[in-house]
Amino acid sequence: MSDIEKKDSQEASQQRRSVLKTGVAMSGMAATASMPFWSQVALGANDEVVPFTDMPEGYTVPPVQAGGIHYNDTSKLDDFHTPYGEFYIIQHYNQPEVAESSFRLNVTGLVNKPLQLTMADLKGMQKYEIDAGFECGGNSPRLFQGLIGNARWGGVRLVDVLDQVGLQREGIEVVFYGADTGMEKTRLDLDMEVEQNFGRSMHIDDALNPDILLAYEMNGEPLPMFHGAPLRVIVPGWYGVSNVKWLTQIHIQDRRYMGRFMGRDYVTLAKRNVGGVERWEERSVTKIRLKSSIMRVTKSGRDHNILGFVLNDGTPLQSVEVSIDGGPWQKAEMDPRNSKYSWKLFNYTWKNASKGEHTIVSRATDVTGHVQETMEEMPEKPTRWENYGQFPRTVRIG
Ligand SMILES: Nc1nc2c(c(=O)[nH]1)N[C@H]1C(S)=C(S)[C@@H](COP(=O)(O)O)O[C@H]1N2
Ligand SMILES: [Mo]
Repeated sequence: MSDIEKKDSQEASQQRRSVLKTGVAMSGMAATASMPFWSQVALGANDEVVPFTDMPEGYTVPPVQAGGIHYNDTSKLDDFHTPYGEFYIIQHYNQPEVAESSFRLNVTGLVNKPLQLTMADLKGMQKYEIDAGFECGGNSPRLFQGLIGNARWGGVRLVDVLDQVGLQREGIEVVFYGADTGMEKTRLDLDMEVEQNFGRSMHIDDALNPDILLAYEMNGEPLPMFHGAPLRVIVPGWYGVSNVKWLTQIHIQDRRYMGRFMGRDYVTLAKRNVGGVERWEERSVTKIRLKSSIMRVTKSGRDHNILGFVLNDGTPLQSVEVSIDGGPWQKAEMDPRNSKYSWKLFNYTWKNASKGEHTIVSRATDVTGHVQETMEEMPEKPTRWENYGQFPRTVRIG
């Protein structure tokens, strides 16, 4: 079933905006244990953030800046939808300025009718919106899970564009090209670099997922340049690398695309059981693996709140639990705004926290019974991609 929402009235979007505004207005109010969980995500006037002792004192993150990457201090994220200015930013080449007026999306390859679309053409199509949260495939405890964000994306469905061109039977791979370029040494035996565009691909069966968007809006505003203006791909439930920014071409072909970001980079090398044989296996980073992590601890009145997120491929969750100092797993409360592909925020109310150092950790379990692994339980994995292991944090209660 599709999780996407059709936007056919101004009214609905107006309503949503006022809901967002209410969320902001609530942040000025004191959160108490009797208040619903979602109102506690935004910091109350009497809430105190309890610093993590595993973070360097005064840990700060640089602001969004041209040409750079951006990551978060997750303890500062207090909106369900991550605002522009906080949402993480990663690109491997340049950040191209693509003017909306001269922009064209070319749909080429094994199609009956190749297509060239302007932004006006795309904006004339049925608009959809979806909440999708994602992280970089390289997000990890090293940056305290800061390569993360959750936003409401607006645009057209990829299937609606593919419908217009008519796919030929031999077309099995859909390649997405961005406008940004870099020099790549693609063969070890050639002493030569060639200029290439950022590209990612997926099997046609994955591309026909009706939830995939070609997005031109982020949180109800025009897509910012750093996030791929005027058009980007959003593949809900997949790692960030799939969400090609500055999209200019979609190409359908009859074989695997082997560009850097599919064939060589964002490839996890891990020891896995392959049909009964232990092998070193290389896999492209695709669906987000089940992961939870604690983002922030606050003191509100006599209680403490432990806030965290879950990301996965959209499989419904069974539970999220928190353990304190190796004690029993205790069920956390889930934010009612969570949806299939959004990040899933959770909160655990920690009562009677004793003074001193504590270790706290979360784990998520999905409806298939899959439990988020500890770091030790994860397969042996020398590459830095897909760091979904449980992440214990330490705090000092004063
Ligand atoms: N064109 C283009 N798209 C891209 C990239 C890139 O380098 N070029 N980086 C990818 C990676 S690795 C990530 S994690 C996400 C980050 O998206 P964001 O910057 O909007 O958070 O964009 C993806 N899309
Ligand atoms: Mo990434």
